Amino acid sequence: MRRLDINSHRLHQRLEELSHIGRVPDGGINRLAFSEADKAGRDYVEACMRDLGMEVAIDPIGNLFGVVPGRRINGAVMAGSHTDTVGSGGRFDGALGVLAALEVAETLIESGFHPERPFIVCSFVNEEGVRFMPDMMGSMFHRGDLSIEDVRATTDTDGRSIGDELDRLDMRGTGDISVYAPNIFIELHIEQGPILFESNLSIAAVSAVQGLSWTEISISGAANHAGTTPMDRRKDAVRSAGELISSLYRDIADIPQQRVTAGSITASPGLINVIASECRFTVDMRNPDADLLREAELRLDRLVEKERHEGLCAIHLKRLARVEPTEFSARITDLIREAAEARDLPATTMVSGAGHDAQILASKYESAMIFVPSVNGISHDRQEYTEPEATQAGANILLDTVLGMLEN
Ligand code: HGY
Ligand code: MN
Ligand code: MN
Repeated sequence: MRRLDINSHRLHQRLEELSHIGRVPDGGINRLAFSEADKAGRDYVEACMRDLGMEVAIDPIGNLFGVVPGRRINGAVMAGSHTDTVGSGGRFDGALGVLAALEVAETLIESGFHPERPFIVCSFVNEEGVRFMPDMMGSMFHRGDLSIEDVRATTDTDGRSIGDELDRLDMRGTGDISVYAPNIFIELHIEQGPILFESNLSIAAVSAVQGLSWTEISISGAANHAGTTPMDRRKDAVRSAGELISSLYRDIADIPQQRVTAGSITASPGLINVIASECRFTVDMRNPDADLLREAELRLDRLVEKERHEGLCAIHLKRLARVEPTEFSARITDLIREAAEARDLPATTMVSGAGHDAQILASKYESAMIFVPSVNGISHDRQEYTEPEATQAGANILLDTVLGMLEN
């Protein structure tokens, strides 16, 4: 069969069209999971699938699947990602993986090639987890970690439940793709970091994803007057949080490869002349080594214990999410490298700093990831950008890798 290439104009047109769904005034994209914009983004992808004549399946929590039938019914190869975003995210995170997989499907259909195995395009819900935790919820549900009840009962900080949102937005379905018995999953994604961009490389075959641990710390003190209350008679929740956060950054600095981020912090009543009675903050910790990640969690627990004894506030710690470091399929990672070399694309192999749906699916399917560069390493921000040549290269490597497995 002559070498197939994706249609880059069509891919870029769809990336542009999807990027207008959920666009916010600062130019970023807000398609928070289970919101109107998220639903509109999913409807857009579903409509593209239906226009291609693909069989569409939507599962009970809104995961979306489009099927290109094979000569046999089972052993499907699956490719995709997510289309939900963070609060003011970029146009490539997740979207590239879904739309490139759709482009692979259309290239297959257009070529008249009828593969041995079915090919499934998928878009998982709530990969980001910033509104409803945990992250990678859609792929966790698909893997069987979460029940429908667990997912529907999950609430956001405003108390709205996923169940209510699914019903209100008519997002849930009864679709089921188990008859196709997928056993391979590949995700194309932007790197979201600086490595490829700074080393002028086009492609990375991702060998592993680092582990992730999300924790919420809630501190309760006592509100009082900022002027009249002596310093030694305060239960200042923000001061206690400040102590904890700065000692945490200091305390885990010696753990190799450790990353820690106190990304979200709220205080109440949040007034300039009132000592804060409540303070809540989150801690995102990552490490490619499972033991070191556990060490970092232990140090956080110890710091909380110490502050509980030495401080005057009540402190509550809640683990919100935890994903172990994950290795990908060496077989498929090699195929990705070979595909890049066959197209004379400078490639490397690397570990992912960001979490991805493939990290969850790797224990259910033989899985791997392909990265393309993020300009200046920026992501989760409106400045997120990947050059058209790079998205085209990534989609072609996805096509070649998928083709390499559809007949074996
Ligand atoms: O948080 C992450 O690593 C991913 O972007 N959800
Ligand atoms: Mn992503
Ligand atoms: Mn993301």
